[in-house]
Amino acid sequence: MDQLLEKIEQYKQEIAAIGNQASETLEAYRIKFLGTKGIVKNLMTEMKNVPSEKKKEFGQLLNEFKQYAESRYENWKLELESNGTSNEPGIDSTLPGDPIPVGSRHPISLMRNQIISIFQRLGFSVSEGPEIEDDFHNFTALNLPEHHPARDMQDTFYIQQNPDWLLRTHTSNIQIREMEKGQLPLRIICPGRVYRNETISARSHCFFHQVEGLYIDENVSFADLKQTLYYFVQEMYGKDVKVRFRPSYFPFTEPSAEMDISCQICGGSGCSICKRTGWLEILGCGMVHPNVLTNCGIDPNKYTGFAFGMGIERPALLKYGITDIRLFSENDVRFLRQFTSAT
Ligand code: 2U9
Repeated sequence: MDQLLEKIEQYKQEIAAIGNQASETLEAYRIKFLGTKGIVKNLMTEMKNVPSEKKKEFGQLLNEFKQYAESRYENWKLELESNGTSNEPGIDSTLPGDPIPVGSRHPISLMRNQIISIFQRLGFSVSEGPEIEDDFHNFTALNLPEHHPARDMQDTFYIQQNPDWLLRTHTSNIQIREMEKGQLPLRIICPGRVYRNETISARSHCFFHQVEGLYIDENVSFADLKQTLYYFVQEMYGKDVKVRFRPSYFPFTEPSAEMDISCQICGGSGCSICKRTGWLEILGCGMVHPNVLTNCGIDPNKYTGFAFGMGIERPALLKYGITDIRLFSENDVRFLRQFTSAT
């Protein structure tokens, strides 16, 4: 019995003295101490030689030793795995890892994120809203009352079960809903999908994507609008971009304008893309119509604001040299795979 106890003590010291060496030694350790013909098994066979009154004491000690030897093995193994130096048979830690398949962003998302991040740098925050909307939030609140001729400007999809519901024709419903909350000032950028009942072709689709913006506070002026949009195009298209504003008409803004940038293809000298004008129309904008403010419970004598809206598909076609808008919604992976940026 004493001999056995002495042996166990020696083995314990031997185990304690082992450093974390190469993992062949770990395997050698396992075979030596824990293998089927190892030290622990051998000590167990000694049990039959222990006098019966000492069996219990020896059994306990042996059990403790077995647990000690096993836990040393487990800890050692974990350390090797976590510091990546595993050299276990069958594992070559020098091989490059399996590539993780990474998807690509949709070009519309890339464009949308780029636009949003520029306005976020100016203090705009992102708001979203429902694609199925009621007539009030899509039309009436925007100064387009029933029978207003401008309603015909956009062919609308109505929901059959309820003629008051429709698929939004612009993301302006988001701004209306934000204004209704009554928390001013308001500085929001509103991306989303919109629907119009148009014939599908290479140039137009029955749904597309927009980003609209709204800034409402005391003393917001047309100069603020111009400078904000000027900053936007410089960030988006580079410092050399030229800009012009043309007067326009939208029921929800007064005065209204459309903004053109110098053609990104020919630099302004005239080409087929800009129809020989040297200019590309990129967005509509204006000062929020006082009726729109009133419709949302905002006092137009105290507050003013500007708004703008742009489609995403057209600039995306231009940027990526795509000639058919339908590619954006066909989910052909051969097309989508080409857009690799992760932003
Ligand atoms: C509120 C008040 C005013 C948003 C505006 C435009 C001008 C505009 C078009 C650009 C191309 C739509 O995608 S497009 O066809 N948009 O020209 N949008 S001002 O005006 C608003 C919005 C919300 C409450």
